[in-house]
Amino acid sequence: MRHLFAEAKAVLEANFNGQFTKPAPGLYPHQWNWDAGFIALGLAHLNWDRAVAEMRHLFAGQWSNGFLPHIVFGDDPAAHYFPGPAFWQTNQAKAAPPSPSTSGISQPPIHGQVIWRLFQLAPSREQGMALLEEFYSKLLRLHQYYYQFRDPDEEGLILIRHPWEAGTDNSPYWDHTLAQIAIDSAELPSYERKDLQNPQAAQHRPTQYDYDRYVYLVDLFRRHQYDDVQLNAVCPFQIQDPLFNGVLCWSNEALIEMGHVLGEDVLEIILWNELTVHSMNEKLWNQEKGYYHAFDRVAHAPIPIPVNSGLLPLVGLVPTQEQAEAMLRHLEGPTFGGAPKDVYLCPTYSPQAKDIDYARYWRGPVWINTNWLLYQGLLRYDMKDMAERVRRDSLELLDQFGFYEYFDPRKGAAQAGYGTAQFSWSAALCLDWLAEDEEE
Ligand code: 2M8
Repeated sequence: MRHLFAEAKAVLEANFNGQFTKPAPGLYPHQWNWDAGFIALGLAHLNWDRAVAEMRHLFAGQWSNGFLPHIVFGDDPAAHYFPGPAFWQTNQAKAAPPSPSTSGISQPPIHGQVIWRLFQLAPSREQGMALLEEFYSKLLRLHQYYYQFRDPDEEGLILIRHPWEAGTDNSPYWDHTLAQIAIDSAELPSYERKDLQNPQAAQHRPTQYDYDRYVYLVDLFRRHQYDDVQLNAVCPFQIQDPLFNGVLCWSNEALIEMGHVLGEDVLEIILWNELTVHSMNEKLWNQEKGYYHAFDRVAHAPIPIPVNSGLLPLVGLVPTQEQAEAMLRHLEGPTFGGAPKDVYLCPTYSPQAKDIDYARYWRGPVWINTNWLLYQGLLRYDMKDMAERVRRDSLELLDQFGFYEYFDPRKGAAQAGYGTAQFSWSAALCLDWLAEDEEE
């Protein structure tokens, strides 16, 4: 696997613009929130200072209320991306910084775990302590933002307001909720997609129907100047996502660890986390299905469909051993294709679902970041064989097809790497997996 290590390193070098690492050349020319976290995890094995700089650049975009935007825009005039700063108009939000320009929605809060791992990999104790001192309060403010503004029913369950906040943009999870949004095309701001200029990615990107709804929501946010209290009352898209909340628990745990090292009082974080774990098991656990579901706060209804996000609360130690075993059976059996062994684990949507689309973005393909999260979660429950299978399948896809954005889960598919090539988190998380072999 030496060649894979060198190739992954080259991808991260090529996507570095001197300030941050782009998720990919062309298609994603700015800095993204959870991408930066995954990228930093990979960089930590190559260049620890650059990993820290990556996080520092991201947190330069943090708002005064603790919110961490899903895009921090770079200043390259040649970077074409929609929606850019002129569309987001976050300068109308009271809490947004004057610079850098940012978007006005967030993404799954992986950053607590990222900083905790960077602490563990720090070249010296002094550098590790300085890192915690720099980031602890920023992370705490981020989590405070979620519990204060994204949990209006005080259940400990954070809600997302836009599919882009989930990171799993066109997941089947969001279909029903988005279908309730009636679009009046005369009212919808005009816009021009830039993503379709990438010929290879264009085939499998979200549809125009999806984009109209994405744009409708952003327009709603800017009309309300990104005011959280108003948006909790009017936004038609308010969903509690098991991936988002599971990752939040994992980062809560990291914050508690960091607080102990720094001698801080962590009681507030412990209480948040206990509430989130409790409510996830009360409200998002689906006993009949044996996995977690998302919950639509507006329709007041669960979304009990087999999306791999329903397995990811494993990473935050949310399920009991018994619940985790129910989820393992879905990985071993036909729900996610563990048997028969004709797919690579783990498709983002069950191959048993009639509307799985093996090539379309978050509606079926394998993604390396959700596989990496699943792997970490399985290890927490000592499910080593399945964890190893997820890791092996991921490395095999990367080795055979390259550092694509997402992959066809069907073994033997004529074309298997989709979206953009040279995708940073595919490379970064590959490095993290390969580094484990070195450590053994
Ligand atoms: C994708 O999302 C962006 C919008 O945020 C897009 O489609 O333009 C998603 O895969 C998201 O999870 C990811 O962070 C982003 C950049 O890689 O691309």
